[in-house]
Amino acid sequence: MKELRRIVICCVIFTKLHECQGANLSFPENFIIGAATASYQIEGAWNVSDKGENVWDWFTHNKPENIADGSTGDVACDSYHKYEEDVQWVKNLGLDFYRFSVSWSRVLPNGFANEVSEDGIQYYKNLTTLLVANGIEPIVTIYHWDHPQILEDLGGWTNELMVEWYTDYARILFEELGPMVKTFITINEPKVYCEQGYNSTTKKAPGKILENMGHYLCVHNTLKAHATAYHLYDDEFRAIQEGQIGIVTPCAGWVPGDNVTEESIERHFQFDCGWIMHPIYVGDYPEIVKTRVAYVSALENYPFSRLPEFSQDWIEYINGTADFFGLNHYTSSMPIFDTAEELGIYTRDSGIIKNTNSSWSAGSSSWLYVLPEGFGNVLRMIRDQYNNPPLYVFENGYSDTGELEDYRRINYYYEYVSEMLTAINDDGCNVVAYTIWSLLDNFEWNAGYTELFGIISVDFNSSNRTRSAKLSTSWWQEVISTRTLQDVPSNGTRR
Ligand code: PNW
Repeated sequence: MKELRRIVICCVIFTKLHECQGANLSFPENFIIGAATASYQIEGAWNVSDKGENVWDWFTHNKPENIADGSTGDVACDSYHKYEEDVQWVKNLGLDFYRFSVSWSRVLPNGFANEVSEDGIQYYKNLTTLLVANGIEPIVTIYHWDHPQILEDLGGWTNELMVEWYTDYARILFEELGPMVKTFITINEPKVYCEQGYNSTTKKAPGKILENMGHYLCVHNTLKAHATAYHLYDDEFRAIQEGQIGIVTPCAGWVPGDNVTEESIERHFQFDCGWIMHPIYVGDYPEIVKTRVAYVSALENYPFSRLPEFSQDWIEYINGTADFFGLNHYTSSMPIFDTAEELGIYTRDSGIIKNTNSSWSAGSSSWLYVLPEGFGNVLRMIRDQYNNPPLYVFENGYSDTGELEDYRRINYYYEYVSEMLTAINDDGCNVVAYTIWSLLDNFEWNAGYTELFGIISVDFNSSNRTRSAKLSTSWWQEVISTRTLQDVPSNGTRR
């Protein structure tokens, strides 16, 4: 309300919105801006050289019914062959960094560290060297959902041995790429692949529905793997390489609505963000998560809680394993308590329903509502819950169907980034970096090529996978060179 009054009063005086918001359209000094991609979504070259099969190769080839258009990442943007051009785009945009991920089975064709693919590791060395030579900081995600299929056959993230297998793989990247890389991300979004790959749906690889338990085991082992890799870096590499390492989690936002209360917001936050980050920033899973899962498990007559317990040693080992808070953020909802529980019906461990409103504007992904105020709420909550850690926004973006005149994408970026700048400038949130998802239109997992997030277009019908600029390419170019948000082009639709 206060903010609205300020804008209204201001707009009486000034005619342009950006003048009304004053300082909040400028990025702080030393703030860095980048763009992100992930290996399976862009590389293609799924079976070149000695690359092994990964879970997404297997899933798209064997379960095409789970992919909206039946497509695969076999070729995707063909970035394996076109990385030099991609780097040129990154450079022309003026970006400070490029966040990409490494394909585990390209580097370790057998999944295990007994055999390293020379071609595979060379590809990432070439990419990293080229970025550095062009003054672009490489930020490396060690794992973005595409582990080797052989490891999945052995249980994947439900097998605790993944902790060792993952750490062996991470070691190779520290050794081979570490001399050029100052920022490593251990793992992208455990919550997403654990829930959508091992529990509730067959939407994402490996597509296993494991009795309301798979996602908890998967997150449990993932947190151990993350912490083990963090300690390895800390013990053996940090002193020489002088880099930093952390994990990335998505934290969804919330907006006011009927029955949205402080308690429902808190519970929603703990089951979403806290599940992953509380063990890292505070120690162990959040109390409410432990209590609720134990309670619902007991109602279901389990002799144990479906949420596994960490030993005291693991609690301590995991606590403190992040040099930064890696946040992916896209959208929000109105989280409320499930009223069915008043009738004794428990269908969700969280007891939270994420309400939405059909009048909200959305991207071409049905879940992606444009609610920028929710972004600010998340940033302030992280500030308060975790003692205002340095925070990297590692993904934020909007999907459409690939139009070059992407006014709605620019509008989304304008609204979300300006919300973030307010959180920084007015509310003291320690956000140090922002990342566009995504550099390129790419393979959007179970949505195939039906939902596109790129600020650069890729022609998936041409064998050359021709890249072309969208309106958002030049808009971002301008924002990056001026370090100031630019107006949305005039025939764009404002909400
Ligand atoms: C990200 N949410 O996942 C992934 O990291 C990318 O690979 C993907 O292409 C991108 O989003 C777009 O879908 C998400 O909570 C995680 O709303 C969480 C959310 C959305 C996307």
